[in-house]
Amino acid sequence: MVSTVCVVGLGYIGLPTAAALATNGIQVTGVDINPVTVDLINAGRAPFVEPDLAVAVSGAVAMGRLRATKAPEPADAFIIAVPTPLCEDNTADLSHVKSAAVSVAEHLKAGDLVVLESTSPPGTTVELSRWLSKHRPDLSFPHDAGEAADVGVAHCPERVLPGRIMFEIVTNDRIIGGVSTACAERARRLYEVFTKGECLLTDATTAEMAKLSENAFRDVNIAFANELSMVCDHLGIDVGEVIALAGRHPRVDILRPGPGVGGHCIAVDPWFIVSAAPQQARLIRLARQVNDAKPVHVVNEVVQTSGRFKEPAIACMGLTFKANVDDLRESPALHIVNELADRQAGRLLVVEPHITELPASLAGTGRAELVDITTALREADVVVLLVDHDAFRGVKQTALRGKAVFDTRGFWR
Ligand code: SAJ
Repeated sequence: MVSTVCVVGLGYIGLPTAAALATNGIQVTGVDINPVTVDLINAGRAPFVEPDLAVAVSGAVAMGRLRATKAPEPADAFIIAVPTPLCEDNTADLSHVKSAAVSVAEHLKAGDLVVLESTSPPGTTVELSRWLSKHRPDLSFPHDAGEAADVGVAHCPERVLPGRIMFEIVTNDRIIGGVSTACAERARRLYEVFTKGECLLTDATTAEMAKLSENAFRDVNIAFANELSMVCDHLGIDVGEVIALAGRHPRVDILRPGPGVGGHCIAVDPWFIVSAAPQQARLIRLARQVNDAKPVHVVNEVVQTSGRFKEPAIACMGLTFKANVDDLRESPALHIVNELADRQAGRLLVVEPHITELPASLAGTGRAELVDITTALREADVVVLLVDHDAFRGVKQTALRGKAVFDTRGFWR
């Protein structure tokens, strides 16, 4: 029976997981290397915006069930939820997982469980078992001791959608991949504490591949939509109408084109498959390339049209990587605005209701200003809708009249 859990990494996944466990009666220690994060959480506050997270954190801290620290402490189970970013060569940077493993290893005892939640290339969890074993030769681990190992090691990939994390963390089905069957059973007992979805047991490497396949599936499907939009632009056809009409076929459901694919998951994870099987993963690689090329296409179109105006003012609607979040990581919208600034396309009027100041890449250029919707639409010659925020839904057609409009998401169709 697990009664104490140590969650390493208090980001978009670790903190909601820590809060969900604490809310369900587990004593949770959360670990983060960022002292600001630790202090905020201990003050009962969430360090980033995610619906319902702040209330869960403040409740868990007030009940004395959640406490943040800078280093791991002994527990019955350890959950590693640290970043696995891309290296320059598109392979996974596992340095954070490795250092988390080292920091956890010294606290392990027989009967403990270590779960990797971070999205990782196939084979990482077995490797994690080896790393732990290297630091604790006094204990046995499942990569060589199998079912009889002292310490359990499993991969339980997160699958929650930013903006709906607190809901999906409870309701989504959960993939539980054990390095051995016994590890999977132990991890199932942990996740059943807060999961209402079904726990699906498998081996660790299949679990890693299943998680990567989910995001690669979405990336490939978005690439199809983005490629269609570029084909339709070339042919002078409205891609929104094409997709709406094709979607009336009973077995066709095309995703939405956009300015590109951003965030720290879908733009990253497919590369882990490509680097694991470069010869085989041809479509997955091409989808990445198509989606990465989309911001360039948007910039070229906007620059060309802006050139028709003497001193163009360009309203850039949205900077975040998707709607109704404050997250700018790998954002194609930000990439596009940076590029427009670099190419001196015009005076950039940036509207982003979820931030209070421009990011550093734009703030110092003197070419972009953060303004409200009314100002942007009053002064712009060219309007570029980059993010489908709810706040932009009410923009009236009359406010766009006489302007060149690029609706990259078909939001105002
Ligand atoms: N996008 C489009 N067109 C679409 C859908 C999305 O251009 O039709 C763009 C978005 O604007 C954004 C990017 O794709 O830039 C990714 O957004 P998303 O909402 O598709 O996904 P994420 O990155 O927020 O979350 C994904 C989810 N994975 C899947 O839906 C398969 C989530 O369930 C995962 O938990 C998350 O990745 C993760 O952490 O791996």
